[in-house]
Amino acid sequence: MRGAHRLLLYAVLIALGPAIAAAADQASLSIEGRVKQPQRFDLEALRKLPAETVQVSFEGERGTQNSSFTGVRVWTLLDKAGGIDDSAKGAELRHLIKVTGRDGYVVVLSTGEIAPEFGGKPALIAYQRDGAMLGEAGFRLVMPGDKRGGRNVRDVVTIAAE
Ligand SMILES: Nc1nc2c(c(=O)[nH]1)N[C@H]1C(S)=C(S)[C@@H](COP(=O)(O)O)O[C@H]1N2
Ligand SMILES: [Mo]
Repeated sequence: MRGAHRLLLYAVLIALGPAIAAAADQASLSIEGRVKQPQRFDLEALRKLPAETVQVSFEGERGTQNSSFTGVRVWTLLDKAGGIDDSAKGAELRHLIKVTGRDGYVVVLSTGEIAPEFGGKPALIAYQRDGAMLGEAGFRLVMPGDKRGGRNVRDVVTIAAE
């Protein structure tokens, strides 16, 4: 490569660097499907919502992990998206919540399991682990009380109500 071309390439990389870094940092997840107002949440939006910290211990391929996670309840996010779009009796008890990771990994919850007046499980979308922001690792579903880590979906990109 000629000197001038090389310089131009460096200039472009230097100019784009911060944008590329910012994009990687800008994880966002969408609440979609059968909700009244489908919505996207980025870190800034999540941090404005009521936060909870849970202590969990789960088994996975890397052995037992003990961590504290901070984030927002899945129920709160559904609520911010206008709630489940269904006026039938027992609407809170008849829908699926499909949580999908960037790699396509899927876990399904039920509304009755997380509805505060029913199962009330504090399923969280965490943005912080052991005091450190998850950052590029994205948001993580955390299911307190589960023995194994299978439902703790990493890098959640969509939460879809069906
Ligand atoms: N997106 C995504 N999340 C995932 C998985 C996966 O393959 N993809 N594996 C699950 C399984 S089976 C376990 S045991 C835990 C492992 O958690 P760790 O990655 O913190 O060790 O992540 C869960 N979350
Ligand atoms: Mo696992």
